[in-house]
Amino acid sequence: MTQSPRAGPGVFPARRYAARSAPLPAGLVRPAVDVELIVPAFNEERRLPRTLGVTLDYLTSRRWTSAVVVVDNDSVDGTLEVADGFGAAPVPLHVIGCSERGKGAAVRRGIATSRARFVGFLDADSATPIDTLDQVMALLQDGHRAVIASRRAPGAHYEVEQSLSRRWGSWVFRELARLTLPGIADSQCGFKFFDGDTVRDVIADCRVNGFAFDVEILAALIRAGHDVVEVPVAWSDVPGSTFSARRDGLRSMADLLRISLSWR
Ligand SMILES: Nc1nc2c(ncn2[C@@H]2O[C@H](COP(=O)(O)OP(=O)(O)O)[C@@H](O)[C@H]2O)c(=O)[nH]1
Ligand SMILES: [Mg+2]
Repeated sequence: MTQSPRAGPGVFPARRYAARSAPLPAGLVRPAVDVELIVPAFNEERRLPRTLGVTLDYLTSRRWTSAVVVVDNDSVDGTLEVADGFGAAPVPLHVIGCSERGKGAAVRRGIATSRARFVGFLDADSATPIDTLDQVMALLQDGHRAVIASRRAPGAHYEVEQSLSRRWGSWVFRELARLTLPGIADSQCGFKFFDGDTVRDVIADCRVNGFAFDVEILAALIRAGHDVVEVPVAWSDVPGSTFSARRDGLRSMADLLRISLSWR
């Protein structure tokens, strides 16, 4: 499951691995596919099966070469067994670990170890329909360096809304995020894709390990002169969130303030 010879050369020209990245240990090197999908996962035995199933099916029917990379942080449930169960899919599935806790740390680990032409992440809950990637890939192939799903772009809608308390928390977070990202309507959807070399380069300066990590990555991309394109999404809240208002909410707000001060 960890490495597969099935990944071919891809439909896009291969490019060098990001110059600022340290060489990877041989066991961590994955083939350079067209697009890699990072799935951060922490105790996701319930939500991961559906997400891996629909994602691998979708990728099998697309012409790009691709791989899915589950980044696990010592889950204590059956997350690894679930991933193992998809080892025979036609699209390669890799499982890697991450020594630092947090969604941000896990996503950056996946990106930093990727050699794909395009790389991005999606949450284990399938809140964003996987076929959103069609539009995302078209924009990346057109030369945009960062394309993110947005619940606030024209044409977006909620299939299933979040709870009132979560919506209120999101509103506060969004207003704080605007201090750093005034032009971005929704920085918090868990479905973001990038030009591989570009994002590998900017994450070398990113440090936020918790849920506010994507604000830091987007700020770094914008500061490096890249645009961020938002694509509308038909988004569904899925029960079983790993986000705890008490544990992650305050930390995210604090991270946001730190990001906002450090990027001025
Ligand atoms: N590897 C890893 N993944 C995490 C960690 N915390 C959260 N995640 C993953 O990040 C994603 C967050 O999605 P979710 O729990 O639905 O949060 P929400 O959408 O903000 O409510 C899920 O795929 C989680 O499994 C962590 O500490 N390590
Ligand atoms: Mg979710």
